[in-house]
Amino acid sequence: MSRYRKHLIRLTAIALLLAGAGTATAGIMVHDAWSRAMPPGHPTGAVYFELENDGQRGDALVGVRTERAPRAELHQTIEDGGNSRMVHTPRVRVPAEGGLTFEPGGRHVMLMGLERTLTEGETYTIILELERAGDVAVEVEVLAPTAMGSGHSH
Ligand SMILES: [Cu+2]
Repeated sequence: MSRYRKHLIRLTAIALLLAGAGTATAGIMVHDAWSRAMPPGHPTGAVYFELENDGQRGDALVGVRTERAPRAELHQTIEDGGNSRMVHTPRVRVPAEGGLTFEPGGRHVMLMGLERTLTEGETYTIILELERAGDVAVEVEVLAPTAMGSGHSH
């Protein structure tokens, strides 16, 4: 085998390894997606994750869908005169060579109308809809009701 060919195979292996570390589409990478388990009968849930864009062009999150819930929306929790409330943000700009953090108390994906409560240990998939990059499938892990983060980040 030629040295060049060996090199090529090695590069391919590295690329596959990197691809396995998260969900990548055209510079968009989403990782550490999680939800908090909810009490039985609770019809809503939230999804948190890190989204990175290492591309040189900006993008925008314009929607989200999942088979796990009949309705899913991009939300942001805002402080409003000492009260916090959630607003629906239909379009969230993703900066070039930057990212977005969806976290408790801030941006989140809201799941509504759940027939089955989010249960610790389950996983499910959401599809993030990006204006430029298109659909990005993200695997979400449901953590304990007290979780504050995915635990396997940095
Ligand atoms: Cu919400």
